[in-house]
Amino acid sequence: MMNNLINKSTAKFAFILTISSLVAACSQSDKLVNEVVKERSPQSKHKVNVNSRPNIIYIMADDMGYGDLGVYGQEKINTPNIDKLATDGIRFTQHYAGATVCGPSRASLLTGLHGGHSPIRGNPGWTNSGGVVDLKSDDITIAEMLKLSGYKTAAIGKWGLSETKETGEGDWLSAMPLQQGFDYFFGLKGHGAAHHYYWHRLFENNTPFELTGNDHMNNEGVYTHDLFTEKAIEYVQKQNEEQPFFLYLAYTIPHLALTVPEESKQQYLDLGWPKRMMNTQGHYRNDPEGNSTYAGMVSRMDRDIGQLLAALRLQGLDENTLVIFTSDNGHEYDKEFFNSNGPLRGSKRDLYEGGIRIPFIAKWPGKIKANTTSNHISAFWDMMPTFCELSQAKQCPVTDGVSMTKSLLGDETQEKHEYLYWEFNESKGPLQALRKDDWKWIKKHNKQPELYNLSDDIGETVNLAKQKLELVAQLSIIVESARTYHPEFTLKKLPSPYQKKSKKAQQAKTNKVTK
Ligand SMILES: [Ca+2]
Repeated sequence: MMNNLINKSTAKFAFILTISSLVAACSQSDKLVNEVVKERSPQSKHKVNVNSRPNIIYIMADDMGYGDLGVYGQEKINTPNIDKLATDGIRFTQHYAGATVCGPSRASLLTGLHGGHSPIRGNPGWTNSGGVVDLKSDDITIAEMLKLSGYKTAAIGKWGLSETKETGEGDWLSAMPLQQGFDYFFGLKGHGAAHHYYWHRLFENNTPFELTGNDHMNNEGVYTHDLFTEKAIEYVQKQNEEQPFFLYLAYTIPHLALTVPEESKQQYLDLGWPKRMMNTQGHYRNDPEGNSTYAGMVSRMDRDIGQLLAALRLQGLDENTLVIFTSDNGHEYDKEFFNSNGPLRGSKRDLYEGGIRIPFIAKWPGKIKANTTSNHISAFWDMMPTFCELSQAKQCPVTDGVSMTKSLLGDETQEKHEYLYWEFNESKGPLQALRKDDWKWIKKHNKQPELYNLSDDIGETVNLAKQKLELVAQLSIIVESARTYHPEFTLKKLPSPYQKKSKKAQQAKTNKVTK
């Protein structure tokens, strides 16, 4: 466990120094190509990397719930390609996000640190200063570890860990993917832009560029999700068996705004679904009808994952590629129609299971046994040690994670977590939660801790705290030791940054009128 972040700088230097001799020359694309990528002829089949280290494609949806996929019980939304990924591989039933919202969850994923140790423990603005906290140059990421192990590395889609504006004060650059171990980046730098599927300003590497025809207020132009798929396919088509690669594909679907090209709604329009009329004029420029739009978005992503996997096959690399599909936190707003969080209680922004337990599917032909299920309790912060082991790195950074390689490969001697810890401090916060074996401890602001036994109460319906006082006390002691101090995230009640913003906006409006 990492208990002291003060020495991160030294740790990173030592980590890099130790294995810098293994750095391989990495190619980097400099050109933006917006044309549709055509499938190439298949190259030689069944190629295996000479060093038999797997390529890794990690695909992450945004705000997709535990119950949104067919293989996790979804009955209305069609996800045949992701379902096939599960039947060709393994499906985990107890995998957890790093946090219950985007930013801290991604930080936990990339650094291997849970919310009590992570450098980013809240979304932008939900900090003591009211400012943003980005990745720092001394934070060690999965990409840095893999790059130093000789992998080519790419991040495509939503980054969300460099919120500092590049036009203002502050070191925005050090938080960008290229400064955090990725050879290539294509996508959206911050969170706000990722709320809009027709946003006009994207980044390729550290360079912003304009999609001049895009109008996010009217949902016109290029659907940016499609560009992420195109660039991911292009990236795979440039790979070969000589050097392993890591592709981190962070899709924005199915996060709000709910909007998708009409063609993706077609299969859902004549099913007699109830209408769910959306607000089409606020920050989120939703399409008018929510249900067919949501299903259409998920199915479009599923279709595109099918295309990406086809490209991988045509490139002759699917045999030695570990493909993972997951989500960054639970679903937020659908309450009943899709049952997006399945049997779980709560949703995004909760630390009940609905906020943090997410789908996790992995395929690696010949290595992962097809059509299997694992109930191993695992989390985002396990990816760093898992990928470190699979990449045969000489040295792995210290993390809160436990490599889940054995459970992926069906080995029943998998090491278990002592516990898992989360915290969250937006409007409902501060919230803290701990999972130890089947027990779930959760505490809300100014309330007594709650206790649930997930083995027979997955929906967290029966609070056993009063019957298990001693256990609650033991778990409360663990919680106290589970986090380190961070000056921006101290678990005190915070005002909403949005209210502050709207007050400022109101004041500006008033000043303008009175001038
Ligand atoms: Ca999210």
